[in-house]
This record gives sequence, structure tokens and C-alpha cells, in this order.
Amino acid sequence: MLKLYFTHKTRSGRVVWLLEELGLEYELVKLEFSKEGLKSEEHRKRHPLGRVPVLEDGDVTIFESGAIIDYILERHKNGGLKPAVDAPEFPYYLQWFHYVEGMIMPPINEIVVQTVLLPPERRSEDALNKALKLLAKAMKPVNEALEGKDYIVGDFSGADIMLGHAAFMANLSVPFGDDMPNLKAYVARIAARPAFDYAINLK
Ligand SMILES: N[C@@H](CCC(=O)N[C@@H](CS)C(=O)NCC(=O)O)C(=O)O
Repeated sequence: MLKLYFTHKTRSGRVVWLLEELGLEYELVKLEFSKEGLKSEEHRKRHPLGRVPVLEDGDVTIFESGAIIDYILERHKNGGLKPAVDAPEFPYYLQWFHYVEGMIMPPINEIVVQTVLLPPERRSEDALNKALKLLAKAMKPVNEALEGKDYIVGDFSGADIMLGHAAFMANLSVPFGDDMPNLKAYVARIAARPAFDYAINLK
């Protein structure tokens, strides 16, 4: 059975969300967001940096949320929730899927570091402001791409698992304003999906 190493309020929620959308059976191993929970010798054998998510499937142990999502879609869902390689949507599916960790998550990581993870005396307002500006810049093309659409590429897909989770998290830190109406509606649409609601509230 698939085994997912999970920590509340992290990218491991993406994988729970996907598994729930697909109705796949899985075992959940909950780890605390702490040195003891994530940096143990045992967990570092699964992920060299001691991070989540990690998925085990028989003798496969795989990390990186995007890789895990693609792995599940290929090995356990026969390409479901993903356009066919020769479909016109396919290149854009790949583009938005990878845009999330490549362009959206770096400023979100910095915002979390500067507002939550660092002790107040080590926080930098300059670094925070730069990250907020970068995030707004990275989100603008997403808002434009969502014009007239419910999901980022055609039907609900793996790209929405990546993007929906990141957009929901971004909206928690800095709520999308009236200049991002499509993203605002998209986050509400994502939040209304029962599988997402389950995953995001799982502790
Ligand atoms: N690019 C990786 C990022 C993994 C990652 O940084 N996970 C965070 C939680 S969202 C983590 O485990 N942080 C623990 C730490 O930094 O010690 C992915 O998409 O899986």
C-alpha cells in the first residue's frame, strides 16, 4: 500500500488531496514539524534534508511533491487528471505544474521564514518586502491565465493540485486583492472541493 509521510500545514497536503481526489488507499505516517519529527536519522534515510512529503510504494521511496504527484498519476492512475502527451493542453499542463515550485513557492518560503520561522530579532523587513513583491509578480500571469476558466489547464488536473494548494497558502499569508479577481475565485473553487477541505484540515 502507498505510505505517505505527512506533516500538517505543509506540501504533504498536496499528496493527501490527490490521493483523496483519486480515492486511492494509503497509509499516513504523521511527523511533527520539529527537529525530532523531521530530522531523525530514520527520516533522513527517506529524505536527505529531512523534509516532507515522502511517499513509499513497495521498494520505491520518493520525495519532491511534484514528482510524487506525477508518480501517482502515472503509476496508479494511468495518466488520469493529466492531459495525454499529444493533447494541445499537455505543454501548458507541464508549464503550470512546474511554475508552482519554480516561481511561486520560493517567495512563499521566504515569507514564511520572515514571518514565522525566524525569531523576531533575526527577521528582515527588506527581505519580506522583496518576497511579497516577487510573489505578486509571480501570481499576475496566473491570474491572467485563469481568465474565463475554472481550472488552470482544461479540466481539473495535477497542475491544479500543485497550483491550488500554493494559491490557497499564498492567500492565507497575503489575501488576493481586487486586482486578482480570477485567483480569488479560483481559491474559493479549490477550497470548495471536499478532498481539498479534508487534506488542508488534516492534523
Ligand atoms: N520542493 C520540495 C519542498 C519540500 C519542503 O521544503 N517541505 C517542507 C514543508 S512544506 C519541509 O519539510 N520543511 C521542513 C524543514 O525545512 O525543516 C517539495 O515540493 O516537496
